[in-house]
Order: sequence, then C-alpha cells, then structure tokens
Amino acid sequence: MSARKLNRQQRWRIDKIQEERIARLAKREAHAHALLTQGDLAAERPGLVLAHYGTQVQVESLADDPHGYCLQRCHRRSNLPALATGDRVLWQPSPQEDGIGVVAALLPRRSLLERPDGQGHSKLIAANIDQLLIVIAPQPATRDLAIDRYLVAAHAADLQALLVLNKSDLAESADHERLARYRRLGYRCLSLSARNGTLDELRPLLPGHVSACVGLSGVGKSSLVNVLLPDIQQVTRALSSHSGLGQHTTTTARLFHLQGGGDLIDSPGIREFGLGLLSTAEILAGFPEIASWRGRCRFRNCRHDSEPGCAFVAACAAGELSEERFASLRSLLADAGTDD
Ligand SMILES: Nc1nc2c(ncn2[C@@H]2O[C@H](COP(=O)(O)OP(=O)(O)OP(=O)(O)O)[C@@H](O)[C@H]2O)c(=O)[nH]1
Ligand SMILES: [Mg+2]
Ligand SMILES: [Zn+2]
Repeated sequence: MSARKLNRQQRWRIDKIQEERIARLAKREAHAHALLTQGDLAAERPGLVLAHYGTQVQVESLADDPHGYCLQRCHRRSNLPALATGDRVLWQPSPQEDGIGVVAALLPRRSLLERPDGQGHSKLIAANIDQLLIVIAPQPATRDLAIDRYLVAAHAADLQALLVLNKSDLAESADHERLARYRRLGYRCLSLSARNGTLDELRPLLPGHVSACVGLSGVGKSSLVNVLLPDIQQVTRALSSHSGLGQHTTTTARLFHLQGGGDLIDSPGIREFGLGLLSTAEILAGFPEIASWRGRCRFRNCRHDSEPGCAFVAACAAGELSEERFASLRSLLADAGTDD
C-alpha cells in the first residue's frame, strides 16, 4: 500500500464521499428491514436460487409459476440458514418493480456441496445437484488426493461423479495414464478441450441432471460452460505467468439452464475441498477397490500404516490398491471425523 499526504480539499472530498456511502448503505438496510418486518409483500412463490451475492440471492420463478416468469434479487430472512446456488426456496417479490424481494423459506435439499472456509466454518458451494463434474487439467495440475476427495464426497452425497480432463490439447502421456487409472476403478472419465470445442462426449451426459463443475482455479470450468452455453460469456482468465496457477476468476457459483435440458453450475475454483463431516466408514466406502479387504486387518484399531497384518497393505501388494490411492486413503482417514 502506498501512503501520501492529502491536502485539506482532498481530505474534505474523501470525507464527503464516505458520508454519502454510509448514508446510502443505511438507506438500503432500512428498506430491507421494512420489507422484512412490514409484511408488505406479495404471496409466497416457489423459486430457484441462481446465484448469491453476499447477503442477497438471485431467484428465478419456477416454470410452473402461475404468475409467469420472473427473476429477482432477494434478501434472506435472518432466521433462515445460509442459502446456496441451486437451492429451492419460497420467496416474495417486492411490491415495487425492480425492488428487492425476500426469501421466506428454504425448501428441503436433496444434496449440499460445501467446503471449509479456513476458519473452521463451512462455505456452501451448491445445493440439489446430482452430478459432479470434477474438472482437472494438465495445467494447473490437481493432486491425486484432491481428486480422491471429490470422488469420496460425491459417493457419500450420492452424486454421480464424472472425472473431466480439460485442456486435452495440452495433455501428455502422464495425464492420459492417470485418467486410465481412474477409468479402471470404474469411474466415468472424459478427455475434453474447451479450446478446441470438443465436448461431444460430455453433452449427452448433462440432460436430466443438475451438474456442478468443480476443481482448481484455472482448469477451465468457465471455459467449458461457455462452450456448452454459447449465449453465456462467463469471464475466463489466463493462468498467472508468475505462479502458473489460476487467478480465481469466478467468484460466485452460478446456475445455468442448458438448451438440451438439465442445469449446469459454474463454481469458483478452490484449492482445498474438505470432507469435514465425513466418517471413516464413508471414506472407506469411497474406495470401491478395497471393498473386499475391509474389516480384514489383524488389529481392529489398525491405522493402516505399518501395522503387521494390515489388509490394505496386502491389497496394495496384490496390485488391487494403487500406491497413489492408498496414500490418499491414509491421508483422508487421518483427517476423518469419528465414526458413528
Ligand atoms: N489450452 C487450453 N486452454 C484452456 C482450455 N480451457 C480453458 N483454457 C484456458 O485456461 C484458462 C483458465 O480458464 P477458466 O475457464 O477461466 O478457468 P476456471 O476453472 O473457470 O477458473 P476459476 O474461475 O478461477 O475457478 C483460460 O486462459 C482459458 O482460456 C483448453 O481446453 N485448452
Ligand atoms: Mg471460472
Ligand atoms: Zn489396516
């Protein structure tokens, strides 16, 4: 940050701008409060949260709404839990045109994708999805552990998982080999290039689903969305020339309707995708290749590390569990919550 000395007139101008900002904020808050307390609102309508912006969300009326189509920004009643893109809600439009409506109730969720925010809380990514597009790329590279985390989370939440290698135009043999490894485990894997527009393998897998693109910043999630939805132009940005990493271009998850049916959510890139609440049993269940080895360790409290008689070490020796997956499994178990 740079420091400079201000003259009196500059100081006065800055103070005045500040005062005006504060007054505008107070007015907005008073308006929101009046809406929430006076009940001066139309009847409740079911709607879908397309995106959220701090304290407000963008809500779209549902197709069968007798009042017709409507898109509106809404406040959330303070007694409601945090809302996520993809949530279904009951909302009330503002009595004035272009005004701000109110979300009055959250309808039950069938799934919720969240991540730890680094301060011990969880941040919601998307709700009501049934398919997870785990996007990876040759650059920036995603660690196996991160992929396995997503796969385990998808399994625990009963989501269909697709492992999508984007930027296949830059892929090397190691990238293809990795994809082949996951394919052998039974996961659905696609090799695509948003740059070349070759998404034919993906298109038929989207109708009838609410899918979310997740993965590191810079792997090309928004680029994929832009190819699938030519009318939409989500902002995309080159990797940092300094670090080779993505630049956190997308800042809020957003839901789009696909022309051929189905919905697609573009989400901000994240470095860490936590499994805060998953139990040991859920983690083990996310490794299908060890299903027949579970419960066969010599010691009941085996840490699957270097104990004699560990069934997973045996699975590894038998070639049924790869070194990479075993490393992920150990790491995820070390962070697991306690079992029920
Ligand atoms: N070579 C190549 N580059 C691609 C491809 N897809 C995307 N890119 C580039 O990768 C960079 C990052 O793409 P984005 O779509 O912004 O990535 P993102 O995953 O949405 O990133 P965040 O919004 O930060 O999470 C851009 O410069 C894209 O042009 C591809 O298939 N091949
Ligand atoms: Mg993006
Ligand atoms: Zn063991």
